[in-house]
Amino acid sequence: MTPAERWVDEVARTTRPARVVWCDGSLAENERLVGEMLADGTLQKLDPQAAPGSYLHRSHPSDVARTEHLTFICSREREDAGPTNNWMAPAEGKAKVAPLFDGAMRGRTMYVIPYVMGPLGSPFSKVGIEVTDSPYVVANMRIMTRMGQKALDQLAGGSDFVPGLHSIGDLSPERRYILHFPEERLIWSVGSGYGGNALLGKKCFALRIASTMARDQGWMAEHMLILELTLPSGEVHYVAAAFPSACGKTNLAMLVAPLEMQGYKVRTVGDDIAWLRPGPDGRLWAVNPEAGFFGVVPGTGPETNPNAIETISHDTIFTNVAVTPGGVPWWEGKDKHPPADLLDWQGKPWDRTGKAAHPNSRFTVSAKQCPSMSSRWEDPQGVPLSAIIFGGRRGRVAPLVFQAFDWDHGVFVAATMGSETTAAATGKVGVVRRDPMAMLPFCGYNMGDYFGHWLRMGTAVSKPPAIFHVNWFRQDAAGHFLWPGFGQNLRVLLWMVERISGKGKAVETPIGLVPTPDALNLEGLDLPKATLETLLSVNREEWADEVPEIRAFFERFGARLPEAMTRSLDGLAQRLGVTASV
Ligand code: O2Y
Ligand code: MN
Repeated sequence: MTPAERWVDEVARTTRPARVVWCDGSLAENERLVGEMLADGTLQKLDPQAAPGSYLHRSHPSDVARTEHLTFICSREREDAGPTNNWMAPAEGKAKVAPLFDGAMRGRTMYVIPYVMGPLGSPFSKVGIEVTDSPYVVANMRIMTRMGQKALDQLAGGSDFVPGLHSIGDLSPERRYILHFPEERLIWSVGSGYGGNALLGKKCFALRIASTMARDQGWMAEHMLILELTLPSGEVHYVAAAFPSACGKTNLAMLVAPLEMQGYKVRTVGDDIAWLRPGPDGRLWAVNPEAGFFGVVPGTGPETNPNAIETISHDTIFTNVAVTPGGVPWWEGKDKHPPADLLDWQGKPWDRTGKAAHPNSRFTVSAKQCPSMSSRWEDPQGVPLSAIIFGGRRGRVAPLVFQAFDWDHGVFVAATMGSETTAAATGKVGVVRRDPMAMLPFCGYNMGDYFGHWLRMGTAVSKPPAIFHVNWFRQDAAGHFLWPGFGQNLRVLLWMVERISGKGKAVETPIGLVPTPDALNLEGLDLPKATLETLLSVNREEWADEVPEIRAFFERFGARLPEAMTRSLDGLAQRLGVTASV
């Protein structure tokens, strides 16, 4: 028996399925599974004209999103999970959750999904094996990863794989746990069949477990899109960007240049996760470990993201969107005219008051269907990064864009980035939730150590990417967005590229280097001068107010906070003319 067979056998002895199926990833296998899911109502076939080859899945109404409060890092020491993660001791986690797996697959099929994260044969890539009792998970993993025989071939009978045990259990939130054992490189997930909780290759492996592997092995697992930007001269740049969940990473990765800037071309390498490692040339190289997109559907429309619309026009699994009785999928933002007789995401007649599609409804689709994929998206060596962008959703305070002074300052900027809460989320408007590197829900270890790892990685590359911060969401006093966003964000990318090549003009401010008003190419864009001034303004008082908030955030990490971070905060305070010590 191989190590994989041994582990699967052990799992089957606990979960006691009626049968065990090793998935080969073939089309025939997928067709058989889809047939079974159509028969038992797990999937509904969509209109073959409007959505050829596509299906609708409705998840349990209590199981519609990742559940951060039920997600745990089970490191031996609480300190190693850090103050931003839920923690359980490994023995406690196993004692609590093992009974939920006991006989959980009785009478059901247990699917074994071998999969590769990263391009096949790439030095970046890693093997996982997910065991699940959900055929919906199998169908999604087939799209999101390189799944089946090719993964077993890469594993070659060895033990270098991340095991992930998943059962939908009884779908009760009371018995839902997503546990990560970073020292064992093991994942246990029970009680959810949805997205990040159940497709274990994505957030659980490619971010939480991979971030601990990356720390130990000298690379980085990050919550980042990767895009390719080609200038009219033919010069090509690769840029990675980290934004908190639902801040438009997929839209930026698939950006379409505005009409007046047709000489510029953006191509997609990835939309959510990037694995980075130092290359022999002293640059940082990146791959997208995923093979598909699991994107938020609402808000995806011909104006906001035409490439995504084309991508999902066929052979797509939709989860929790609305649908006409004839099987035409619909969601808020698809167009301005919801069809008559729409059924909402729960299959009930839509009364036109609430949302028709669930706000976290998703499409699962192969990257191969995306018209904007870069020819290098599966390059086994990855792509070399010119820049890394961080960003949050700030109605005020943060300017449209600024550049960090150097790598260490960039790490500080990334570690302190945040988004303002909306009334819907908390009842309090404008409270900043710090989300370092957009990794708050995804870092598998103490974030103080994670900042240290980032700082070390800066010394592991002689030509580190330039670091920028953007804020597409700045508003005026009446709450209107000041920047048009979407395709117009290209103008900001171009300033970054100019900075990298030493040409872009900038003014030094206490927070970093901000474009001079004439440095951005605004040709063809009707942006009032006063609006541009506000977009680029750095208000000292507002930034001074950030200092004690950042200090309080840093204090949570105690002795695990690298000194360089304190120095950066002191530097900011000094430049702002306020005092700060942590
Ligand atoms: O709610 C879920 O399970 C999906 S979360 C997700 C999916 C795709 C990409 N990013 C995210 C995220 O939360 O960052
Ligand atoms: Mn994400």
